[in-house]
Amino acid sequence: MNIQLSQKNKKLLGDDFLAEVNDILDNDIDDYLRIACIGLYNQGKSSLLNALVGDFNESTFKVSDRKETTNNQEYYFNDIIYIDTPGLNAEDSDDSAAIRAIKKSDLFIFVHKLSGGGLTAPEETILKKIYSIQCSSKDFLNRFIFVLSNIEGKDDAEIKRIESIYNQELRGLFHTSPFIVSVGTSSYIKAMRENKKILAQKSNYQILLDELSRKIYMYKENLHSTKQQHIRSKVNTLIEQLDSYINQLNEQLDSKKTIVEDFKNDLKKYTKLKNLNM
Ligand SMILES: Nc1nc2c(ncn2[C@@H]2O[C@H](COP(=O)(O)OP(=O)(O)O)[C@@H](O)[C@H]2O)c(=O)[nH]1
Ligand SMILES: [Mg+2]
Repeated sequence: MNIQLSQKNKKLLGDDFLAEVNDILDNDIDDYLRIACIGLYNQGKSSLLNALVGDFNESTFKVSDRKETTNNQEYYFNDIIYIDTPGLNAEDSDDSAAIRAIKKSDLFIFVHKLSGGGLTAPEETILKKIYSIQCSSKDFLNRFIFVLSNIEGKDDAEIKRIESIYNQELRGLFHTSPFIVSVGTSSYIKAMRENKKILAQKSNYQILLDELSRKIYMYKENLHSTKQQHIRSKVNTLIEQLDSYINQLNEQLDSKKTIVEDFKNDLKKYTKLKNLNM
C-alpha cells in the first residue's frame, strides 16, 4: 500500500516522514519470521548464515575477507527468511541497507570478532539505532543473540574474559544482560564437512543453534499478533507526530490571528479617535 499525496502536501509533511510512513506500510504482515545478521564487515556474518542454513560449501551467502556486499541478501530456509546485511560503518548506503533489514526483521544476530575486543563506536551507534527503531518492544534484547566469532586458537579463560567485557558493555547500554555466545564458524563448517564430532562440539555451535531454536519457537508462537502489534505501535507513533504537528500549526495560526485581530482593533480605534463614524 502507498499513501498518495500531492506534490504540495508532500512538502508539508517532509520526505523523511513520508519515507517512514511508506516503510511501515510496505512492511506487510506476512507469516515469515525474519532473522537478520548484522555487524561490521569481516566479522563472520555471511559464514555464520551459511552454517545456519546448512550450506557447508559456503556458497549461499558470499564469504570474503574484503568488503563486497553492499546490499541485503535474503534466503528462505525452513520457513524462515535469513537476511545478510552489508558491514556497517562503510559508506552510508550500507548502513541504510542494514537499517532496512532491521526494520523488517524479528530476530537479530549481532556478530563481532572475539579478537576485536569490546564494542566499537559504530557498533554502539547501530545498536542504539536499532533500539530506537524497535523501542516499542519491551523484549528488545530477547530478540538478540550476540555472537563472538573466531574463537579458534583462543583458550577458555581468554574467551570468558572477553565475553565478560562485552557483557558489561552491553549491560551499560541496555541495562540487562544479553545472550552472548562465542563460536568458531570455520571449525564448525569443517567439522560438518568432515564429520568431526569433537571439533563440532568445540565450535560451540550447538549452544548457538539451541538458543536460536528457542527464540524462533517463542517468537513464532504469536508471530502474527506480535507483528500486528509492532506495526500498530509504529503507526500510533506516527499519528502522535502528526497530532503534535497539527497543534503546532494551530498555535502558529492562533498567533497570526491575534496579530491580524489586534491590527483590526487598532484600525477601529483609529476611526473612533478621528470621529470617522464609519
Ligand atoms: N577462524 C574463523 N574464521 C572465520 C569465522 N567466521 C568467519 N571467518 C572468516 O572471516 C572472513 C570473513 O567472513 P565473512 O563471513 O565474509 O564476514 P562478513 O563480512 O561479516 O560477512 C572469511 O575469511 C571467513 O572464512 C570464525 O568463526 N572463525
Ligand atoms: Mg558478508
